[in-house]
Amino acid sequence: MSFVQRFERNKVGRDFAVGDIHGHFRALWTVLGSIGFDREKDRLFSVGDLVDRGPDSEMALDWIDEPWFHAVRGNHEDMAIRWPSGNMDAAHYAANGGGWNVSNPRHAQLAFSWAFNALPIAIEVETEDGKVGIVHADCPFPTWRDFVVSLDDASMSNKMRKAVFEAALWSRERIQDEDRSGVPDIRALIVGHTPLKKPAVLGNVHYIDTGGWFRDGYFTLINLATLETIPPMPEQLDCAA
Ligand SMILES: [Mn+2]
Repeated sequence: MSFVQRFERNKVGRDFAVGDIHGHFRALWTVLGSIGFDREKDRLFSVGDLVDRGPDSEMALDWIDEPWFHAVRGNHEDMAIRWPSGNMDAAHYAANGGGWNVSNPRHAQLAFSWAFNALPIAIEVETEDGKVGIVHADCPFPTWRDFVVSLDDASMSNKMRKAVFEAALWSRERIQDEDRSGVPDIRALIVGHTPLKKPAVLGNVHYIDTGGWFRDGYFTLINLATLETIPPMPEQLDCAA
């Protein structure tokens, strides 16, 4: 099994990525309808955090099964993976939105754990202008190439792999430091994890979690071919004016 999933260029339709969904699949469905999303031709990539907080977490497995939907693993999937092992605190998990899974029957908890454990850590999508990367929180290596090579390095110790996953799924260092140096070896990197009032771009790293799962938030989609967001960013509006 590879922790990196790679996709050829979409020659018949459009490719979008969406920020953290957090159990709001029905709201996202409405957004997809508003852009005329075509399930036969278009593809939707998720930066992870499919579950917890919203009312539709249970729908995550159905979405993962859809041929047009592809997700990387988020830290909330990471928690659902670890939950059946019994070494997580239920109150802490519930406080992070995992209450729906705490009250799930055992067989359902295992089904979510196994399905999320099969999700890649990183996705690469070919576009006309080069490869676009997707990871939940950050690329924890100096270059994208170093990152994806390390993800599938069988000689890496379990301890080291755990540290790499941890940083890829949880790190907020780049955005907290406002580090604009970007990630070499990739046209653009799309991440979520850190909720923002509007999308942000640091170097070639695009932050698209605008809290579609939150009361005052909304879903941001980014077109992987053009790197334009829906709704447009203020700068893009200025250009159009
Ligand atoms: Mn997250």
